[in-house]
Amino acid sequence: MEKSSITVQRHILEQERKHQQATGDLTGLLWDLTLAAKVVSREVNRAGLADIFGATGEENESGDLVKRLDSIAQDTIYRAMDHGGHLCLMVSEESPDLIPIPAKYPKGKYLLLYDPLDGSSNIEANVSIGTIFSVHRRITGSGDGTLEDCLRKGSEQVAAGYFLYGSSTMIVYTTGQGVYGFTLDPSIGEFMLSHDRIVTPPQGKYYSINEGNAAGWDEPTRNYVQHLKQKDKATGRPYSLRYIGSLVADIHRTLVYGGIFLYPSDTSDPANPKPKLRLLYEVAPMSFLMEQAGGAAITGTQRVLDVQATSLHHKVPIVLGSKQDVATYERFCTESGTVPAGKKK
Ligand code: P6P
Repeated sequence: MEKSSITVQRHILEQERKHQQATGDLTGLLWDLTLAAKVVSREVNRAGLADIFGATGEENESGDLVKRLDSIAQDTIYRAMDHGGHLCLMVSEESPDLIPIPAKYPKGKYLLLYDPLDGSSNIEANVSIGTIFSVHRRITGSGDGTLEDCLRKGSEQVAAGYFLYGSSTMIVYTTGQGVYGFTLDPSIGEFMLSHDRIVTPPQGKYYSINEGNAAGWDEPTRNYVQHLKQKDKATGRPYSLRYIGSLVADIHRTLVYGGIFLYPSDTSDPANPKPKLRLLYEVAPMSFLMEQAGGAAITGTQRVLDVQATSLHHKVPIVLGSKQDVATYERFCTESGTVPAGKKK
């Protein structure tokens, strides 16, 4: 069948059929999520016209100012996902606590962890922003999901992906069988297969980091970035810096073109390193995607997908991208002693 005539619904169904024990629950969950994303996409695209820019005046758990579009995205996703019977609970960047499924609706075997509208500080500048999601299978028996169901390793995810609201609206997702991208065709309101198996190049030519934070970087990061600014032996030129400050946009470019994205901890106070990005609904799903696309994702001292979450809004440093680029970063970590030589990540 023509690639461009495969909808995301058909693709999810075909992915499900590869799992013998599949019951259609994950398929239903992902379908509901794509519907929510179409509504969010419409709201993001009309924000400037409908006067829904601006802040709500609230702050979220991570201290970020909540934009009105964040709020709209949060409500839209919640209302699309609360009644399908696929979930036992939800976790959102916009909510300090677990989000239960209303008593009137059946509980399912999955949990959804999501950032409803990441990068929203860029909305007024019309920069691409996105929704990030991660799906785990519950480990508690039945009824309402619990904190125990949420505090997991990224390696246990059953699905992960993001919606990118940019020049076009896309979904990029994986269920552990590779990474696939679909572009919304507004004329029919369907996500159509546009990236049939995204594979990240083994080495790239871009690095992506907020250079404004350089004063707080640790030694491996400082040395690594300095190394990238020298002429690369293979290409005879340094890497180029590309940093948008919108995680979904920066990661999508890294996934498709290759290279490396870094958000290391602020080590201005070496005794109290401060990471920024959240493990459960930002770093772990992006790391699952990157590994599924043939890349790598580490915190600097270990593989991201091996990190055990200890709280809902647990923050970790992240270095992810092309396998060779991440391996070079790891070498700087070993040389600086932050990671003992030969330590398995
Ligand atoms: P900084 C956006 O607020 C966000 O959470 C991510 O989308 C983005 O990668 C990061 O923060 C940008 O942070 O400190 O560079 O502005």
